[in-house]
Amino acid sequence: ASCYATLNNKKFPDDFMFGTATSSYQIEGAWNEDGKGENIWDRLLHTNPNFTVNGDNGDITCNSYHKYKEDVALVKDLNVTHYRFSLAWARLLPNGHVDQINDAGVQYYKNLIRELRANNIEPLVTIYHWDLPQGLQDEGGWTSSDIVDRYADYARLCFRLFGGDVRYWMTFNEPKEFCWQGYGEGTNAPGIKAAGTGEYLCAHHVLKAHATAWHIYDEEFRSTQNGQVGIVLDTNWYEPATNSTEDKIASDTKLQFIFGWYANPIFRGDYPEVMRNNIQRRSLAQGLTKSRLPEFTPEEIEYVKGTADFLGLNTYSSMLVQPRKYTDVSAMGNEYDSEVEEWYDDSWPKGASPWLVVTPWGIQKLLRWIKNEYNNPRIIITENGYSDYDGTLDDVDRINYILQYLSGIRDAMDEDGVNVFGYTVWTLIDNLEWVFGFTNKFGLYHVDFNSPNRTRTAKKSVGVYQNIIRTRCLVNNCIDS
Ligand code: PNW
Repeated sequence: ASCYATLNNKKFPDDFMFGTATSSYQIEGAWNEDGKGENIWDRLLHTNPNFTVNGDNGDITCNSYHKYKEDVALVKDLNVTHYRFSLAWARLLPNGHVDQINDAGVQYYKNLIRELRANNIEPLVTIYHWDLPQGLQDEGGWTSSDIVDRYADYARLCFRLFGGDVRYWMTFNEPKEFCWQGYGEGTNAPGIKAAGTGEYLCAHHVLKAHATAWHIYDEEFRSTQNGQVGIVLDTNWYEPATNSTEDKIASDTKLQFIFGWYANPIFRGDYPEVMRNNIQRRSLAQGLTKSRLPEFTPEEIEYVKGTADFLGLNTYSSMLVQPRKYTDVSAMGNEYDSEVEEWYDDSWPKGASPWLVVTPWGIQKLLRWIKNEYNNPRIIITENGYSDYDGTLDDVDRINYILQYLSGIRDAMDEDGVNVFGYTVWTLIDNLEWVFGFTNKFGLYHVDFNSPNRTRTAKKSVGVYQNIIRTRCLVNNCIDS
């Protein structure tokens, strides 16, 4: 309890948006019902059950496709003002193309949005959270340039179908994760191993697709729908291992390779210089005739620049960094190109997820870095949260995590003037945590995966979060801000 003494004691602004988040594949289930098409996660986990712990998959998971009203009631009960969820591309467009629309899928999301609105909850809609229609993967997926137009068609359809009731759109969730894990190291769907090229090609097409969707919204929908379009990027804070200049440069370089990779083209124009330089140099040293990092034309640089009305930030952990000591020039992959090595300090408390450490001191440093690097963008923390193994209802570790990270965010707003306008807990209900299946539990509500009803039960964190939102305060008595 001693940590409570250090929590920020200033009220959050009255218009600060508190929410919670989910994604389609992780909660919906009903994988082949009512005309939904197969996606890359359905295919991967059906053909390769060993991909996940215990062979878990999203066939049924929380059954939210059938239980959305109950989920919205939980969101309402939580006291939050907004709910972030994602649209399943293959539920709307079974083969990925707009020439065949699945009406039942359209109706599902209309119902969900109507239910949220009826309860005064603002929907925050992610257009793509990792579940590409398998048909589009068969056409080359995110490493084929065709995907840019397919995504643009899909995004336009989403704006047209749902945009009357949606003020906040997010084009992509964490492209760094799905490009690197999906097309680089191969540990997420579609499981392709092409480190050093695949992740860069994927990212290049994601950036063009994002920009195209933003321009479509800007030109065709903004004046009538009055919404905002952003993107959700994820990163750790990378703490220099020592005070040395080399380690500080390594920290900046790593942030550029993980976060600037996407943020720089959108908020400043083009890939970060250190990425262009390192990848070019290493590519030539590998005997290639040109860089493995694709190039934007000057027109493309201008087209992508300025295409975010806000920045969604997912952040959970910090790592230590220093320059990589043994740089084998043949080693392929984003982490080798950065020439930085990263690790977790053994003393940092851990969650169940192997990448989750409790380092609330990192979030203020990260927010400050982003503010300075990108000219003070409007930021919403679209994900932050804590995993355990047992899904205990007495989830004090989750409570402490959320309180301390919120305190760091409030410090960044207060001391550094970072423009944070909202915070979204990952996640509403325990769900399919990708390759970790049902063994890593992030939910504010427990889900009983052994009962056909998938019964939801509030954890202790629900009461704490309700109270934070009611008082706009992390301690017993806040001072006005
Ligand atoms: C995010 N990392 O993924 C995703 O957006 C969610 O779908 C997911 O359930 C949640 O965070 C918890 O994992 C991440 O290695 C996966 O740092 C890995 C990392 C970060 C985020």
